[in-house]
Amino acid sequence: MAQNILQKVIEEHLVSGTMEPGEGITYRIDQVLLQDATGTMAWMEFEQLERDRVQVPLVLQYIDHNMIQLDHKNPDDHFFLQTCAARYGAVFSRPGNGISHYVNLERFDRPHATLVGSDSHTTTAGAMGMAALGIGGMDAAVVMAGEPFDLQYPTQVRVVLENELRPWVSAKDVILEMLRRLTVKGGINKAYIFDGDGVSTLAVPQRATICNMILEVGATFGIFPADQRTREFLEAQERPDHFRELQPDDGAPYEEELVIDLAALEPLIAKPRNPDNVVPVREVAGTKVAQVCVGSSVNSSYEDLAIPAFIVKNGGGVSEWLDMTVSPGSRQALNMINETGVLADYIAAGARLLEVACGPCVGMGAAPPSGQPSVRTMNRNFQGRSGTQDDYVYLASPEVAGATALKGVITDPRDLGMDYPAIKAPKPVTDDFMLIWPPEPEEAGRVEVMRGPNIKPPPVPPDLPDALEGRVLIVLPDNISTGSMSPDGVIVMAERSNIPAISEYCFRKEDPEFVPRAKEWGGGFIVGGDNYGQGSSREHAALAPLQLGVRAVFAKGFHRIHRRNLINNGIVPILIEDDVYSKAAIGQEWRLPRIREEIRSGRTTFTLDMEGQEFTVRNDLGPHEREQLLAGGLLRYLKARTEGPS
Ligand code: MIC
Repeated sequence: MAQNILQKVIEEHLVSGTMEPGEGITYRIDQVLLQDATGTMAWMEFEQLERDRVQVPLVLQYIDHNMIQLDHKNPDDHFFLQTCAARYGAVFSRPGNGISHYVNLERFDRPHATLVGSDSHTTTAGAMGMAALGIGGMDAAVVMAGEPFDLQYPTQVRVVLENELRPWVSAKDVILEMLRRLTVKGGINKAYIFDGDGVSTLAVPQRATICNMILEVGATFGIFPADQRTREFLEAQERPDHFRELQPDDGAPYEEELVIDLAALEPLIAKPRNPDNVVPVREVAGTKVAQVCVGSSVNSSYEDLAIPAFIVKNGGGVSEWLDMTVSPGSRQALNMINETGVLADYIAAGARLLEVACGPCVGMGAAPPSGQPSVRTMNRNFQGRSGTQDDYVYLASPEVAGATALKGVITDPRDLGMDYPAIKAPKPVTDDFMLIWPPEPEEAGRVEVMRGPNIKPPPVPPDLPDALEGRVLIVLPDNISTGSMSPDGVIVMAERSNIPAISEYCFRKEDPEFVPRAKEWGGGFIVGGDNYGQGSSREHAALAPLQLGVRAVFAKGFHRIHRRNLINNGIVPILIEDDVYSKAAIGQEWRLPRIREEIRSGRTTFTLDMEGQEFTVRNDLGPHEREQLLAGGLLRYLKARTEGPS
C-alpha cells in the first residue's frame, strides 16, 4: 500500500497499534534529546525507574538554556547533568557547544530515525526526514528506561510547497504564513508532511526553521523528505553514510492538504503577543524598535546569521536608537561566521555578540526595555517570556531583523534598495564539537551523581480518590502558555530543579493572589479556555500546580504536550464547553462525585457538581491514560506494574 514519509518512518519503528489518525500507537525511539532546563527533572524521574543505564541507542544531554550563572543553581544543575550523563550513559554536550536542535542537526539527526526530546522544538529534526517531537521530561525518562513511546497517531496533512521563494522572503515567512492561516491551535494532533516541487528549493537549515516552529501551530510533527539537499547537508557535515533517501510513494494517503505558493509569499511578522498574530511587514513598517535579537533554535544557521550582518554592514551600521544582539546557534555556526568575516561585520556595525545558546529567546539575558518593541528572529512572543513583563516582542525573519536593525524602525527588507545577497555557507568545521561520550558501564557505575543544594526530587502525586472536590482557584482565557505556570527568564528558570520554589511563580502574571489562595484553600481546580498549555514542553507547568494541590484542570481544549504532562503527574484534564466555562468563578465549590469510577469504567463523560447544579463534562482519555490517572501518575503506574499487586 502506498505510504507517505511519516508512515514509512513510523512503520519501521512500530511496536503496536495501527497508524490511523486518533488511534494509539507505540513505537521505538532511536534518540532522546534532553536540555538543561528540563533535563534535571527528567534524570530524577529516570532515577526513580531504577535502571542502571539508558536503554535507547543514543541519549544526548545538552546545556543550552540556563546559561547565566547568577549564583550556584545553574552551574550545580549543569554539574548534576554531566554526572548523570556519565553515570547512566548519555552523550554530554558542554555549555558553549550550541543549541540542542542545531547541534543535533549537525551531528546526529539522520533520515528515517525517531527522536523525542524534552523540548517542544525537537520537531526541528523533521527537516532531516525524522519523526521527531517534543515531550515532557517524565515521558523522556520512561523512554530512556526502555519503554516504547506511545502517541495518538496524528491526522496527516500534505503541505504542497509550490515554486520558489522570492528575494528577501525566507523560510521563516513560510511558517509565519502557516501560523497566519492555521493559528496556534490549528495543528493540534496533526502532522505536516511537506511535499511538492518547492521542497527541493529549500536547504536543510531552511527546512529546520519551518519544522522548529511547526510546534507553534500546535502540531505533533513536521517532516520533510530526505532528498538531494539532505544528502548535500550530510556530506558537508562529513556524515554521508547517514543519508537514506525518504520519499513518498505515488498516491500516498493524507487526510488533509494545504497548498503554499512560495513565490506568492511576502515578508511577514508576528505582532505581540502570540506567534499567530501575523501580518505583512509593510502593515507595521515604521514602528520604532528598541531592540533586535538574531538567533535562537529557529534562525541561527550560518545563512541566518550572514543575512542581517550583510544588511547592517552595507547599510552603514546598527541604528543608534537600537540595541542589536546576535547569538549563534552552534559552535559550528560561530566558527563559520568567524572564518568568513561575518562576525567582524557585526562587530564593525555595532551589534553585540552573545553566547552560543538559546539566550534572549527564553529571557536568558537581553531583556528589552519596558513597553518598547523588540524584533526577534525567535519562535515565541508570549507576554513576559523575554524577561520583561511589559514587553512587545515581534517575530520575523533574519532579513526583516537586519533591515529593522539598520533603520531603527520595522522595515520591509525589499524597501532597502539592496540586491539580495547570494550567501554561500563555507565548509563547516566538523571536528570541533565539545561532546563528552559516556564511559563504559563498569567505569560509569563508579561515577557519583553530584546534587547541588537546590536540586529537590519532584512531588509525588497522591492517590486519586473516589470523589474530587475543591474550589475554583482561577479562571483563564484561551491560549494560556506554559510560561504562565512556569515563567521564563533568568530568576525563575534557575529554579527548574526545585518544584516547591518554582511553584511560587505559578500564574503570578495573571493573578498574584493565585499561589496564596491555593495554599490557603489546600489546592483546588484550574479553569482554562481553549489550547490550554500551549508552547513549551516544560513539565514544571504541571508540577507547579501539583505542588499547590491542583488535582484537575477544566479547559475547552488542551495542547498535546501539556495535556500529557498533566496526566503523567496525576492531574485530570477535563474538557468543558461554554455552559460550564461561562459560569465558572473563583471560589466556587466544585465536585466530581464519581471521578474514580468514571475513569475506571472508560466513560467519556464525568459528572460535575457546580455548587449544587449538575453538569456533564467530557474527557478524551485513552485506556493507558486512565490507568495512569488511577495509579497516581505515570511513574507510580510503571512502578506498580513492575512490582505487581501488593
Ligand atoms: C521554549 O522554547 O519554550 C523552551 C524553553 O525551549 C521550552 C523548554 C523549556 O521550557 O525548558 C520548550 O520549547 O519546550
